[in-house]
Amino acid sequence: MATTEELQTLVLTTLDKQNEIEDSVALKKDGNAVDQLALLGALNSLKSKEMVDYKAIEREVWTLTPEGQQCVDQGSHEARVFAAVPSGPEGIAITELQVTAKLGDAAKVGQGKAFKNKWIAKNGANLVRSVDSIVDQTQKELQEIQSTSTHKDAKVLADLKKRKLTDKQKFTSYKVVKGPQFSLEIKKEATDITYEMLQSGEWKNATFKKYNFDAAGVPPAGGHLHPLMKVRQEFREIFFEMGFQEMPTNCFVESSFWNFDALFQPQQHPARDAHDTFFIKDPATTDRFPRDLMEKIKRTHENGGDTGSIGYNYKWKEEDAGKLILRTHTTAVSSYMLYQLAEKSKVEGFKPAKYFSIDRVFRNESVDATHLAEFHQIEGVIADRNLTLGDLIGFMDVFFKKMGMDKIRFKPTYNPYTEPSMEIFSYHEGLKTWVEIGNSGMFRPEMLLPLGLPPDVRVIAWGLGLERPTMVKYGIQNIRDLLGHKVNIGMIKEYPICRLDKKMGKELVGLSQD
Ligand code: FB9
Repeated sequence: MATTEELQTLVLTTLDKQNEIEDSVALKKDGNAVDQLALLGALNSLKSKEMVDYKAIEREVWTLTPEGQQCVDQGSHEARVFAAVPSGPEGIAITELQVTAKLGDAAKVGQGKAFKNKWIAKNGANLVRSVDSIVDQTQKELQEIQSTSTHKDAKVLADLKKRKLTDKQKFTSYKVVKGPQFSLEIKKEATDITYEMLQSGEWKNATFKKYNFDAAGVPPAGGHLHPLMKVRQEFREIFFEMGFQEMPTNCFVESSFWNFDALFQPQQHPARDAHDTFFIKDPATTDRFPRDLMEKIKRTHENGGDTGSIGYNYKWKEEDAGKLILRTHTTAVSSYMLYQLAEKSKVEGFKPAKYFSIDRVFRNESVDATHLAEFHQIEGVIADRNLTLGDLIGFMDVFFKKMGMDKIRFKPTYNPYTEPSMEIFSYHEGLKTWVEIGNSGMFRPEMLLPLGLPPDVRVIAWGLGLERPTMVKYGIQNIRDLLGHKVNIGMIKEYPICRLDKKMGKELVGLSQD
């Protein structure tokens, strides 16, 4: 069979000669018809380079079954029975005809048809010829189907299909035209950018194969989800069953604007310097944030703007807001989602919203056995009119109970963007003490009002880490046994996915106190 490259060349040279291929069924390679399935592979490759375009031509064709092919090669069953009956009055004993190896199954099938055609007749226990010669009509009909993929007489087709000598099949061929990048030369496309290409500068002139986002992809033949991803899925199911919508947190690089300024976190806050935050070198800045929102946030930071606050009384700088960083919390996305909610409220009226996210965040902090420079933050946000701290406390009770922690309490704390704020603690059965499991609060008006939310809309939010519950679940003491290049995947016992509400709190036994 012709290779893909040979078929590509055949298509291109044919197009070059005749400008288009009306129907690829006519294509021949070394005198043989081209296999349309193999041709499709060649066409897809050329189409991905925009060298050709094609349209499928679907039709139904009649093909011979193996038995039908045998009738073409050796004659129909009935013709073979006639040939097996000797001419003359003796003929052949019926029993002998049935057993002759030459005929095989044809004997039974062919005998009936030969009688029906009045080619043979019975003479006592023998079969004798009734005519001197025959015309093998069945063979002729099959030969016509073989060469034309059909037959002019529908009844013939039906009869031969009934005798299982022919069958109807879908057949696809293609009408092919030149594409915008048509050429007789097939450019080699790179599929990856390599170190060598970057070093040599070859990448500047290379053409890259387009991603086929429609490719179904091959399902993984095996493997396991990483433990973090299993626990993440369990949290996702808790949020979904509580009516939360997942936030789009797939961009790790964030502007300081959404990560800090939109949260009313002042530009001189220590969390915003390089000791705590990873800054992006190239590109280092962006100005892609809404200008009117920026003006409101600028005024709110400097003097409280229209929020009733006195602000921070400093000169707010756009260039600080434009600095690109690795987001330090997923609350950067929460602020953006609340801005979208406010914008939508202006058109459709405010509707309460519940958002969540579970994704990676990055902190330029010292690392130790339980802390890395990144972790997965779990965050929940609820926006509704006139929410109170009591709503937050009540919701935390329900949420953490679903994780198997039914004894929680709260301790006032400070966050730059929430007031009041509370640390969340769960009672540790093993240590007989309370351990911190998360943080929460009500977003400040200095954050919500510039975003444009109606003044009676309050937003409660909370967060926790994904690593801690996962380490608890799998009995892991050092976070490097869970994340990073030293992980020994075989070490982590394979746990079936189970719901957090299977009293996971009981597994807090292994939890360190911090
Ligand atoms: O996850 C944490 N602790 C934890 C959670 C669950 C658990 O086991 C459960 C049985 C299932 C055990 C422990 N913490 C938060 C508390 C500490 O572990 C802390 O040392 C580490 N924290 C991370 C941040 O560290 C810099 C955990 C992470 C964290 C902290 C705060 C938030 C999110 C993650 C937040 C928030 C927030 C607040 C207000 C509004 C919006 C978001």
